[in-house]
Amino acid sequence: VTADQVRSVRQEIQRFLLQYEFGLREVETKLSILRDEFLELHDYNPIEHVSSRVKSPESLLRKVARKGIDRDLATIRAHVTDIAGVRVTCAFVQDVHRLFALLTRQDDIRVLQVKDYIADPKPNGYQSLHAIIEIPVFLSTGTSAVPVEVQFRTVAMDFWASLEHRIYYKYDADVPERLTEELREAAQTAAELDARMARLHQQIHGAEA
Ligand code: 0O2
Repeated sequence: VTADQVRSVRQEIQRFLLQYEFGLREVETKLSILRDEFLELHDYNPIEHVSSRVKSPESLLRKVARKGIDRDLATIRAHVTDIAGVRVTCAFVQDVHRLFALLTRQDDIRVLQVKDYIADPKPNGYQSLHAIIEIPVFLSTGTSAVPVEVQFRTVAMDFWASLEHRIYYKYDADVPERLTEELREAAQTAAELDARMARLHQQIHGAEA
């Protein structure tokens, strides 16, 4: 392999990943518009936090190996749908559903897949609402429809997920049963806290109205 070939492959990957970076920016803009408009109309912020990332080339290659798919970019594009990821954290479950609806019903967005782990939590207790959407990005070379995975969750669900993620990696996916059980219980506690906070919020909101 010549140095020129290496350079050209690197450029190709960079250009490939850049599209996902642009897709993220488009989704972030949509979310910030929704937030600002909501603030203006209702004097209320439905989003606590937004974070986003493009998968690193290393992490992407690990996923490709795990899935056992070909390494060409077209196959990767079709099979790895979380290269661009946005996480939207809300205070209340109601806001999670609201944001999801407001984003996914926009005309230029195509919803490719929805996984509702709030309605149907994973066996380990994981809760979040996942949507894989496709968003158009307008480039000098033409329009590209970029898949972006958007995860909507509450602060309590996010707290649980980040701890579970750390534990999962610490034990290299082989988490002792005692901890797995505790995590399941903690997820239940988080869901109860969400319900309780929603009731309180409703009372305050009702009183204000
Ligand atoms: P990372 O390190 O966050 O990038 P896929 O493998 O994506 O094709 P999958 O796993 O069925 O298909 O998709 P799913 O269920 O929608 O999960 C995708 C992402 O959701 C994960 O990305 C995590 O970010 C998050 N997630 C899913 N399940 C769990 C869980 O049990 N605990 C925590 N903490 N996060 C979870 P990655 O690529 O697996 O990991």
